[in-house]
Amino acid sequence: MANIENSQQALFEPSKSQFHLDPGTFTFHPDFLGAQLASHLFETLSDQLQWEQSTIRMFGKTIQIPRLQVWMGDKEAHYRYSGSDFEPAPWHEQIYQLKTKISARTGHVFNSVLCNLYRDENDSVAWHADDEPELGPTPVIASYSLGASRPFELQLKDKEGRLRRKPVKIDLPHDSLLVMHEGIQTDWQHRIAKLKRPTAPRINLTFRHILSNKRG
Ligand SMILES: O=C(O)CCC(=O)C(=O)O
Ligand SMILES: [Mn+2]
Repeated sequence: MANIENSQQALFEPSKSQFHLDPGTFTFHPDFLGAQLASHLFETLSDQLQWEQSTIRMFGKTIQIPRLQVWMGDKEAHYRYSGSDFEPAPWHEQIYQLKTKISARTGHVFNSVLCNLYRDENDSVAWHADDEPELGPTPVIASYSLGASRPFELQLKDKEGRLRRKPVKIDLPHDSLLVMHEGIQTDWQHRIAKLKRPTAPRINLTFRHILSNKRG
C-alpha cells in the first residue's frame, strides 16, 4: 500500500488503490511486475541505458541537473525543455513491454518515457509540474519506480492553498506504479528532494503522451 503521509485532505481508498487530493486523483499499483522481474529490470536499465547528465540555463549560468536521464519513445515524440528540443532514443525492449503492460492495466496510451536515475541521496528533482504544451491540457502520467524508495512530494501551485496545506508525501517503493490522472499537473507541483541520510540508487520512468501537432 502507498504510505501516504499527512495531508488534512488526502483520502486513501485501499480497495480501489486510489487517493484523492482535492483536486485530483492518483491510482497506486504496488508490486506491479513482481519483485524478481523488477529487480532484474533495475539491473538491466542501470547497465544498458545511455544515461546522461543534462544541463540547463539558470540565472545566466549553465548548470548540470542533479540526476541522470534518458528521453525515449516513438520517433515523433520530441520534447521541449528549457529551450532545447530533445529527440527520443529508440525504445528499450523491456521498457516497451512495461509500457504495453501499463496501458493494458490503466487504459491509457503513452508514446514516450522520461527515465531518471537518482544515483544517491544528493540527486533530486526540484518542484515542477509536467505541464508542457506538447503534453496537452490534461496529461495523464504513469510513474514507475525501481530500486531505493524515495519520498515523492506534492504541493498546490496556488500560493494561498499552499499556505493552508502541508505538502503531501508518498513513499514510492521498488516496483510501484503511480498514475497521476487528469488535473494533477494543472493544480499541483511535485518533487523528489535530496535526502540527509545515505540512500541507494533509484530509477523512475515517467510514461507520457506527446501530442506531435504541438511541436514548435
Ligand atoms: O522520480 C520521480 O518520482 C519523479 C520524476 C519526475 O517528476 C519527472 O520526471 O518529471
Ligand atoms: Mn515530473
